[in-house]
Amino acid sequence: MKRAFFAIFVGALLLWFSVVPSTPANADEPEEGHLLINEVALATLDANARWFEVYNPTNDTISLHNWTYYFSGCYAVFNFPNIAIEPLLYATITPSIENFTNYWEVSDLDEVYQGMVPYESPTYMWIVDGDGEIVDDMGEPSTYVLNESWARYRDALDTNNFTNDFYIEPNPTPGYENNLAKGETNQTDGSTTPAPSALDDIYLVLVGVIAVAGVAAVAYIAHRRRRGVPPET
Ligand SMILES: [Ca+2]
Ligand SMILES: [Ca+2]
Repeated sequence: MKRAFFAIFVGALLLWFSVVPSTPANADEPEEGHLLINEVALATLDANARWFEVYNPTNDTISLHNWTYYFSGCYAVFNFPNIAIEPLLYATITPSIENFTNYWEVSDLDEVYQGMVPYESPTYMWIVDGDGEIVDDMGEPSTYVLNESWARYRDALDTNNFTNDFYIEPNPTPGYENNLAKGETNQTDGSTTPAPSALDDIYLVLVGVIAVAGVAAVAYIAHRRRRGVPPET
């Protein structure tokens, strides 16, 4: 009888773990820290108010001396302004600081610089360091939405997978931290929902264990009752 109970319990346990999805492992491991294309807004009514933002997620100041940036479908080479970005800070590049400030609500102008952004149809971009090495390539967005941006989840992970790393941001944040961390979503009222926490996982496992124990108990009782009934002849 004990063996039957044990078999039922193990069977129920196996069933539980085959049904409940485990937390997915991050298949795309982030790269080592480097300057990131962090946010890109190329769909504006005023072409001179377009911009992109870079972010330094490392512990070192990064000099953009001789750095360049590129847009797909555009053969021009664009030079970064000769600036240095301190750790955990941002820089925003726009064709016209005046048009940019008239168009967007900007809280801190210190990190906005004049630079070129091409007039060709919206596209994706990459940045190259002073040695000619590609530092970051944002990947290809499906589309741009007017007055919205493509923003990197603020965990600053770069897995070189556009859909994994970027989200569409209805309230762009030029020159400062992006709104969403990985797993969060924008709500229509402007708030964000938090990513599921480890506590949620523990709760899920507890509920599962209780459910498995319940199934096993019911099966055990049924098994005992069946044993009380004489076999058919
Ligand atoms: Ca990248
Ligand atoms: Ca931002």
